[in-house]
Amino acid sequence: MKRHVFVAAIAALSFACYASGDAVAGATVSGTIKLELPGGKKPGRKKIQMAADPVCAGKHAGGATLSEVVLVDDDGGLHNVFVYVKSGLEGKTFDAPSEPAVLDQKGCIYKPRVMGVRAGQPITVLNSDGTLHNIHPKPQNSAEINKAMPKFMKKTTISFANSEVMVPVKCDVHPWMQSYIGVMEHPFFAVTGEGGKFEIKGLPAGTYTIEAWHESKRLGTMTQEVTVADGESRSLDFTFKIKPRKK
Ligand SMILES: [Cu+2]
Repeated sequence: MKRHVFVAAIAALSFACYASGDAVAGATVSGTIKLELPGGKKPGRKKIQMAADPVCAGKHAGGATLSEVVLVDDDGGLHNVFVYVKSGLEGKTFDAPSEPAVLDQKGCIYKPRVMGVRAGQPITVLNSDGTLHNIHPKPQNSAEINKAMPKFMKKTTISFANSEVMVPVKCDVHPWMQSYIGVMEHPFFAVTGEGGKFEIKGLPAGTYTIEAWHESKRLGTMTQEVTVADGESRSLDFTFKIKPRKK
């Protein structure tokens, strides 16, 4: 028994040393992603009509729910951009975490709308609504998933075997429900939130292509190259422009 405790303590200690050593040596790329707002005008957000399911509508009795397709701050900070290392890590492997990522269905909206996970990582899908949802991701590189979640089913688990940017997720019951999951072979990704800010930490020294992805086809993707040395911090900003509508 004592020996087991000792071995566990040594294992914990060596993990801590490895983790802190890793953090010191790793480089950081961080920045702000903005949407150009000509005349300071933000794109309008449509009201989501949830009347088809009174349970959903009842969750938003205080007011209308607005579309999150383009979620932008007054100063142009763009939310829900998936930022990730697109190339530069070839030949390196990174263990996937065993703890699950979490995707909630709450107020008949996916929370979060955009997320990143690792290939093979379990994703706990919650049903916080007490109504029927049907989680239906349509990946290109992994098996399709289509799971009904009746109101009594509070959670289920899904995963994607192979990497893909991005896997679209829909609910067949509520056509307004939409989310996107970036499935990665490595841990170097982030999703912008308040202020359009992102941070990718712990990168090995190297030269990387960083891609910023937005779900709107009128924004699309942008890439930049960055070179980092051990422990270096570099800032990298992106400004998206809204492309004209296709006729
Ligand atoms: Cu649903």
